[in-house]
Amino acid sequence: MQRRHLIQAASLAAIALAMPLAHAQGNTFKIGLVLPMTGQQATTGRQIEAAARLYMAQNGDTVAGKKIELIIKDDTSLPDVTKRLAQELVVNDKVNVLAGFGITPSAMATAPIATQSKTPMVVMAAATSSITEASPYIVRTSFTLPQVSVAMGDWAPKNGIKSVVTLVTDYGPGNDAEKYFKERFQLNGGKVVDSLRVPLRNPDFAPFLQKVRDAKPDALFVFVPSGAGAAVMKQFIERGMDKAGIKMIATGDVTDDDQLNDMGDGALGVVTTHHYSAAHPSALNKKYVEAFQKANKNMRPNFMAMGGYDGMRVIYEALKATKGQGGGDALLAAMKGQIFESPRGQVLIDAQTRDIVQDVYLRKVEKKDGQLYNVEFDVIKAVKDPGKAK
Ligand code: VNL
Repeated sequence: MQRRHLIQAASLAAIALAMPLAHAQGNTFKIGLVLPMTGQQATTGRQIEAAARLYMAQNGDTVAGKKIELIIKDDTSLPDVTKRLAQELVVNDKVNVLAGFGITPSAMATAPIATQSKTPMVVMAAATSSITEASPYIVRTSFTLPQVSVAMGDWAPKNGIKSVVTLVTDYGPGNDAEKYFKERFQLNGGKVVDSLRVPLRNPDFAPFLQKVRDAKPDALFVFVPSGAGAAVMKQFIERGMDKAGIKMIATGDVTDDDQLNDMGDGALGVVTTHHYSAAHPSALNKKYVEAFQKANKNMRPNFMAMGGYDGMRVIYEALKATKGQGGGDALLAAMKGQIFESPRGQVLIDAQTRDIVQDVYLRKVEKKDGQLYNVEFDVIKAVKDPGKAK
């Protein structure tokens, strides 16, 4: 135990020593992008990498006189690996910014590194409310589960859904989704019959869905992380839940644009709440989707790509605002309060919470030009993370 503490103390000291060097490294500006590029969350890494590269291709790789260097590391979505890689990026590579972070445990494990080294850490994917509170150097460009789940708690009871079973992945974002959906749904007079949680690693949905069938609620509310949606949808359809009169409602993580088109017509009509759809009908989004698909054949940008693209924007603009001269604190200050039109809609990086404020959409899976899309039919403007209000 003592030995471990000594090693930890030594590595933190190494981080502290590396700091002044980081600010004197000449003409490159390094972004350390830590992502799951292999393993269960690999699609998240692939989407974010593609979006970051697209942003750089569109906006150049020289900003405020600095050459931008993107260093991508594969953490295989194991938090210990994420932390080690982030530490190496800070100490050895002397990155100016850390970014990426596919899942909540990875972001949480890295937060102390950002704090100790005063390195801004842009969370592009992970979405548990409390992440931004884990370090004052964290800025988030993805979303939070409370942000999107509350909207469903309002929509469902107004649309004939009076009883629900919730089914979420058993970790940070799932617990947030369950809690915030449930609270709002019950406040609106809805009844939650049962709350089921499935493990993050290699989940088998079959036994849980059998329970739902037996409970016969009006609807099943689902959150699973990006990449797991197709499996839930497949099982839901195979077990004839819809025919048994049980609707699926979910956060948009389930009808993920990365997989939606392969889910089949059984997904038609599923209503979800989320902050990004590839079908968002703005001119800016149409241009973005077109450019993304031109650069990445057979790939549709999903909400993870959106977090990566806007994350790069936040970093680029902070570098511009500090005229290429800023250290971690100056860059962080220049990230706070950024307000801009994103392909997802208008967004703000709240200067107080460092979390993203954005529009949340009601969407329904529909067929457009022979392809399945999340088609937006209503919007709640400028939603702050409800998890911060408490
Ligand atoms: C998380 C949240 C990850 C939502 C996700 O996909 C997601 C997380 C990988 O915070 O771990 O869709």
